[in-house]
Formats: sequence, structure tokens, C-alpha cells
Amino acid sequence: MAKGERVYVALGSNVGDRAAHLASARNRLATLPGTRVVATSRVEETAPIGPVPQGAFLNQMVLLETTLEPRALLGHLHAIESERGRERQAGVRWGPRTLDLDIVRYGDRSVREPDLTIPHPELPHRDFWLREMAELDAASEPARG
Ligand code: A4P
Ligand code: MG
Repeated sequence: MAKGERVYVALGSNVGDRAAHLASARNRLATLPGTRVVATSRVEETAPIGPVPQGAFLNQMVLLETTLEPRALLGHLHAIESERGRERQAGVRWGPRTLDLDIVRYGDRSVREPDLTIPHPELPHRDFWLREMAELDAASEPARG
């Protein structure tokens, strides 16, 4: 398989069996065409961010190597969210969800389209994402010596 880009995908869940939703997402990401899971961060419980009162999240970051283009990858992420019963409430942003999958970084690319922004605009504001990415970088760095 061609080498592909290094892509950081954030997983989040705060409804139902949160750990099971994350586990299912990890398994499905590993089956995507042209895609390999390079490393997974720890799962963390985080307090909800944003204006909507809701339960705590489980969050995790996965590092992929993929030949899927950003938009094709986004389509697969939406399909995986739907499989876990994700329903988008019209007009409610940042509301509760069984599973949320966000493309946080895609190699060095920037994308600015109405329905796709990469890097994800919340990246600088989410400590847990920054922490999880550092963990993935440490886990995937070639050994030095
Ligand atoms: N979209 C644009 N850029 C991207 C991207 N880089 N990756 C579009 C994925 N999707 C992207 O998303 C709305 C639309 O964003 C998508 O259809 C896609 O075309 P959505 O998942 O329907 O709505 P959302 O998730 O509520 O909005 P958004 O802006 O993705 O919010 P976030 O950043 O995902 O925030 N608190 C804690 N502790 N942990 C969390 O994980 N997450 C959120 C949601 C709020 N509070 C949280 C957490
Ligand atoms: Mg989202």
C-alpha cells in the first residue's frame, strides 16, 4: 500500500456505552480502504466543553496513515458515526452524541471549505487533544540511538 498521510482523528462520546462506541470506532477505522492505525492514545474522561449542559465525555485520539483524501475520509467518518446511532439535532452544535469523529490534522494540509476545516479550529483550545497528540507522537517516533 502507498504510504499515505499521517492523520489525527479525535474520538468523542458522551451518550450510552461510551467505551463501546470508541472501541467500535477504532475497529472500523482499521478497516477503511488504504488506511492503517499507527497508534492510539489513552482514553480520557473530560468535562463537557461548550454551552450545552451534558454528561462527561470519553475522548481518545487515533493516528492513522491513509491514502484517503480528506473529503473521502470525512464521508467514512460520518458513516461510522451513523452506525453508532448518532443523530444530529438540527441547529444544535456541540450537543450530546453517541460518537463524534473529527479530523484534527491531515499531514501538513490546510483545508478551508464550508463543511470541512483542517486543522480543526478547536485544536489550540483543547488541552486533552494536545496531550493525546503528544502521546501519539511519542508512541510512533522511530527509535533513536
Ligand atoms: N467539519 C468541519 N471540519 C471538520 C473536521 N476537521 N472534522 C464539519 C470533522 N468534521 C468537520 O459536525 C458538524 C460538521 O462539521 C460536520 O458535518 C462536518 O462537515 P458535527 O459532528 O455534526 O457537529 P459537532 O461535532 O457538534 O460540531 P463540531 O464543530 O465538530 O464540534 P466539535 O469540535 O466536535 O465539538 N467536550 C468534551 N469534553 N469533549 C468533546 O469531545 N466535543 C464537542 C463537539 C463539544 N464538547 C466536547 C467535545
Ligand atoms: Mg464533530
